Amino acid sequence: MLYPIRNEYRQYLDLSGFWNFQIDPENRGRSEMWHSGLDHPRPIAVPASWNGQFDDYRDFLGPAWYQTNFDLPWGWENKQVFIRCNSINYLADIWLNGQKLGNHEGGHLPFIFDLSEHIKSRNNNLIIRVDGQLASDRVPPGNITGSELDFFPSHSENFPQTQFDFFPYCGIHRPVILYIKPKEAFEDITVITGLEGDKGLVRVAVDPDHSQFRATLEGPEQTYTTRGEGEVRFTIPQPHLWGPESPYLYNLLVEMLSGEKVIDAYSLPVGIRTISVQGNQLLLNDKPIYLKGFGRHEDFPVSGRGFNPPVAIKDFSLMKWIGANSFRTSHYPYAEQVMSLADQRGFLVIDETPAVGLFFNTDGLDRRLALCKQYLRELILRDKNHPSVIAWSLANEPHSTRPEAKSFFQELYNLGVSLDATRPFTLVSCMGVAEESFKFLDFMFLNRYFGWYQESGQIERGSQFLSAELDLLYEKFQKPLILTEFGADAVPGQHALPPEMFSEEFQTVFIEAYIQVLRSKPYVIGEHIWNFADFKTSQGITRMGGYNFKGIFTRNRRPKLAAHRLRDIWTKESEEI
Ligand code: GCB
Repeated sequence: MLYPIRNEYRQYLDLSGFWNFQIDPENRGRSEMWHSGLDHPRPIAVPASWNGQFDDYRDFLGPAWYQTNFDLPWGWENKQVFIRCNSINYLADIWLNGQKLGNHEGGHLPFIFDLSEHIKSRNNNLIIRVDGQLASDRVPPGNITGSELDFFPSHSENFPQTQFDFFPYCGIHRPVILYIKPKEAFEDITVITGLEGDKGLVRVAVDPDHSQFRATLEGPEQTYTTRGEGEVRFTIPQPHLWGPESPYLYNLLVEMLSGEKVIDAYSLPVGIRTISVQGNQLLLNDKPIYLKGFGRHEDFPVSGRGFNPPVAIKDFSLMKWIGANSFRTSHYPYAEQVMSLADQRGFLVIDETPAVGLFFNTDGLDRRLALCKQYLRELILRDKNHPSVIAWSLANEPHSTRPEAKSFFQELYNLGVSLDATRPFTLVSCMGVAEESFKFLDFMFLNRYFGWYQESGQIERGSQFLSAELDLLYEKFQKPLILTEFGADAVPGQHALPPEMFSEEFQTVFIEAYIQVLRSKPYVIGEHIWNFADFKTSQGITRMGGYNFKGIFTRNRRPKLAAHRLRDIWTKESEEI
């Protein structure tokens, strides 16, 4: 799925700004035809969650209506006009000039509608209804009754009642973009890179696959050009490989040809690299790599889950400063701009679908599987060309207590491999040896909190439990493992000697102890701390002020004590931890 760009053949208009907004708590909007106009709107910023912008709507989850007007700044003879919504949480219904365009389910992936039939040159009226209610038949789920759950019933006490630990922010979270492209144009481009000895291979496939096209790959020393139909290949002697130390990006220009005439063009960055799991190792460009980094969230005061460009830049600077080389898009796909920054700054990304808090009671299971398949397709289609993406995560902490879980993930895995055979797939587990899907998944991701939720306050005992469990897991599945979550809440400014829970000292010592265990296991290929920064979540007795304080940085991105210690460990790489 190609991101809108501007060139001689394509144009776009970002509709970000102030829109009109009206909540619809009695769900009257449809019958009262709000899709033609709103009678009592207030201004709202787009993109951003509504919950952080209005104190009176903090816990309101929808439905709510957005409205804006726009003129089309270009003619569209011989062009197609589209609207692309990059992320609307959770259900979106869209109307243009009173005509329904369609709807989309799922909060974190882009969708597109063709406007060519409905657009006018002036005063177009765009209306979007957004519903972020929590329901047991949605993914991720919420408002689950006790009887539907076999596991983690404690979540049923939180408010809002999510089946996951982050605030269920709602709204238009990423830009809405209007764009045009030629009538005959590329629908999609797929770039796959490889290595053959010391040569780099770049395969470029286009859709529609009968298109005649020219591809130009521009490198530091040389530019390569070739023509073909549907697919072309480049062989690059002594390529500049993409990796964390040197994230070199070639520029690829793809031009659609009609005879000798160019009728469409698209350019995108290309990082030449390979990734694979072999034996106990993760290999980047055929060399073992160890992941150091974080699980994160898209979360910031006021803007909520809305895309916030300065915060994105700041987060990458802090991750560089601390010596991280990777992160996971826990627990949903992040903004496409974040993925591009990861390409540019050389971060290895575990790209996760929005399937968090899955449960496997047979009621509604088919619908949950269909949604997970839709999300996986949309995610791979969106992110397949990013060199930074090194693995796909199918889910976070599914409640895999029932046998149905294994066949569910087998189906998702098979679908994933059919869409992208170049990257490993797995899920993030909290079940340990009971996670039967590890039998067929490519490697293991595990979340653990011994010394925090269990063996509370006892770091040494907790790390012994961790050590024993890791060995058991490896013994059973014989696959390499990344500890995708470990950490402890530290309330900023809380200190204790000797270290005690919720103090900055406890968090620091906890993380050191875990890293020591991880580094002693040859089959462990990465450590991801939970979490990069403190984040907003539902209210509950373990979440002071409605926050999860496991951040290494505060929610305002200031370092806690553990940040300095981690920087020592990750940048100096001393043998002694
Ligand atoms: C987990 C979840 C994560 C939570 C974290 C915690 O296992 O994957 O979403 O925030 O634990 O802090 O409890």
